[in-house]
Formats: sequence, C-alpha cells, structure tokens
Amino acid sequence: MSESGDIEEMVERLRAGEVRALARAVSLVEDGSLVGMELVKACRQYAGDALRIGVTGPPGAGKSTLVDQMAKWLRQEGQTVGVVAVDPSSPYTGGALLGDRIRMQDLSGDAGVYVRSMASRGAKGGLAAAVEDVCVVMAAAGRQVILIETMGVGQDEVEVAGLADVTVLVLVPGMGDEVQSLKAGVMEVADVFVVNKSDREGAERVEAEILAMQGLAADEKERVAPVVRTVATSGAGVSELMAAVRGCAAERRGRKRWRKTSVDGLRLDHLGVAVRNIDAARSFYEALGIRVDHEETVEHEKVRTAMLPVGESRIELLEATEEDSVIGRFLAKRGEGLHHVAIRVDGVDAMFERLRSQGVRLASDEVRAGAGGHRYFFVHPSSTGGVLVEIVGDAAGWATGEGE
Ligand SMILES: Nc1nc2c(ncn2[C@@H]2O[C@H](COP(=O)(O)OP(=O)(O)OP(=O)(O)O)[C@@H](O)[C@H]2O)c(=O)[nH]1
Ligand SMILES: [Mg+2]
Repeated sequence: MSESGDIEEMVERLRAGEVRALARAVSLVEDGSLVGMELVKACRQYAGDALRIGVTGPPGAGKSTLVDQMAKWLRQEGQTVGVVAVDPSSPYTGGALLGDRIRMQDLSGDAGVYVRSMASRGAKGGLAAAVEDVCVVMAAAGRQVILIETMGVGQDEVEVAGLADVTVLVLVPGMGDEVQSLKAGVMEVADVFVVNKSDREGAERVEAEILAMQGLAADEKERVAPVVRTVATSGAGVSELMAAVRGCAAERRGRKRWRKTSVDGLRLDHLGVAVRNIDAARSFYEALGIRVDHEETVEHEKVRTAMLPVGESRIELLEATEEDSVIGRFLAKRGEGLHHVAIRVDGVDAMFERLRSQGVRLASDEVRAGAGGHRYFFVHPSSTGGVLVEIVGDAAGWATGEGE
C-alpha cells in the first residue's frame, strides 16, 4: 500500500475513535517524521473545534493533580479529553514523569481520556510546534477538550501556553515575592489564575498579590483574569475553575469556529430512572460495582440527580424534591421506573429542526440549556414507542456557552 493510503487509513481509524490509532499517530507526529507531518496535514481539516486548555505553573504546584481533576470533571460533562503532559527531561525532575503517569492512571481505564507524556527536549522545530501538532491529531480523533500541562516559566512554556485557547496559571500559597518574579514571563499569557493548595495557609496573600499585579497591568491590557482557589487533591474549586475557563472560551467564540453542525455521532448518553429515594435506590447499583460519580440538585427542575457511569453511558437516578414537579408527577402517575432515554448527537439544533420537519412530535418547543450548559430537548413518547426521549447536544456546547 502506498504511504498516502496508509495515512488515509490512519485518519479514518483515528476519526472512528480508535485509541490505538491515536497512540500510533501521536508517536509518529512526535518523532517529527515525514509520515507524521503528512498525518498532521491530513488531520487539520477535522481538527476544528477542540478546546485547548493550557495548565502551567512552577514545579510541584499541583498541575498534574489539577489536570487529573479537570479531566474527571470534563468526563462528567460528557466531554472526551486528551491530555498532553510536557515533562522536563532533566534528570532531577525525571521522577515527575513517572509520577504523572501513575497519578493519571485512575483515568486510564476510561477510553474517554487519553493521556500522553511528551519530552520537552528533542522536539524538532520546537516544543510548541510539536505540542500543537499533537493537539491537531487529538482533535481529529474527536477529543473535545485537550489539556496541556507544562512546567515552569521558561520561554518554551510560555510559547506552549500561548498556543492554548485558554491558559490557566497555577500558583500556590507561600510563593511570596516569587509571584513578582513570574511577572515578566508567564503572567502575561494567563487567562485564569489558580491558587492551588488553598487548604494551606497564605491563599489570601497570593490572591491579593495576583490581583494587585493585575491592577497594575490592567490599564495596559484592559483585562482582568479571574482568580480561582482550588485544592487539587480533593477537587475543591474545580467546578469554579471550569466555569472560569468556559467563560473565557465563550468570550473568544466569535474568533473561532467552535462546533460543527453535522448530525452524526449518535450514541446512548444515559437512561433516566425516576426513584422515590436516591439513597435507597443506589445501593443496588453500588452492589453492581458502579459508583456514583456526580450528584446534583437542579433547582428549577425540582429534581435531585445521581449519575452512575456505565461504560461510555450512565444511569441517572432522578428524585423529586417536590411533588409538584415533572418527576414528582411521573412518580405519582406511573410509579418508579424508566423515565427517559437520552441520546447524544453532534449538532443538537440541526437534529431539532430535522425531527420537527419530519413531523416527529416533540415535547419541547425549543432547545434548552441544562446543568453544566448541556443543551437538550425532549421527544414525546407517542413518537418513540412509549418512552420519553431526550436528545442531548454535543458536548462541544460546553465550551460555546450557547443557549445562555
Ligand atoms: N495540600 C495540597 N497538596 C496538593 C494539592 N495539589 C497537589 N498537591 C500535592 O502536591 C504535590 C505535587 O503535585 P503535582 O500534581 O505532581 O504537581 P505538578 O505541578 O504537576 O508537579 P511537576 O509536574 O513536577 O511540576 C503532590 O504531592 C500532590 O499530592 C493541594 O491542593 N493541596
Ligand atoms: Mg506534573
């Protein structure tokens, strides 16, 4: 087979979501080989709408731990994630490489997260270019969000941070005047500041220093980046961080095409099960070995939810917080049981129009935004064989802020 045939085949397998094809492609690209370059070229047209989030900061600030939490959070939002961890190859930080791999391992059983370590040295044509190429391949492979971890504050890192759509700078309490010393470099590329390890003393002081510094810079830049406190080891503050990142991404939406309008990518997202009491119902699922990975009360729907991941899909337990609510009324009328089936599509608006034009009876008069910015609508059971069907928008909507 010719080389271009190989490339075509690889791109196809990549786009079909084959993790092995992705791993091979990234290796080829990282090697800087001719095939790798051709591959990147072929991937570019499919790499349109991934969101690249750079995470940078001084050694040991908790970047890897935070990236791990961000990846988990994104998975709960239904996003597929790629992680590029740029490790310094100097001997005294060599341990960090292994550390990263181990720490990220608890995600490695999930095909929705693909983690790749890259050496900062030896990249032909510069680190930033190599990282960018790897991002193109990951995006073509359908990764919706790519997290890029870089360490330190050197020129290389600043460049890598600069290629991300949104850059998060991780600082920690006790840095004192070091915050000042960062000013010249990476402070400039930060879109969102994180004060990690805020379980330790001194978080206020770092935050104050960041704000003070921005106060100085504000008249030049006319922009104040948000500051978010986190404890990466527990996940505290990660939702707030992601909201800030999302706000930043949405702000740039006009400058970039974020999403496609195609209607492929159909898959089962979740099954919604109405229960009288989540705490009673979950024990069966826990006996199965499924762990609740997200709980939430959606006030305006008067419903409490618990997500139980089952492979790429989930079971969503729904408990009414008030009798006078959708789930409350369902329980009163039909009792406990399957409430809805949720199908995920790429291009929820196109699907809404398509179903409407085909005379399908919809139970929503428009596409709405739900928890976490997910966009959805319902199809009436009379059109579906007796079950309420929820059509959930493609997860790229997370970054677009659409419908808000
Ligand atoms: N107390 C506390 N410890 C944390 C927090 N976040 C991370 N750590 C710990 O800090 C250490 C360094 O965390 P990493 O995630 O490896 O930090 P990093 O910035 O990726 O480190 P390098 O990649 O080597 O630069 C680990 O022992 C973490 O468990 C936090 O919020 N609070
Ligand atoms: Mg790290």
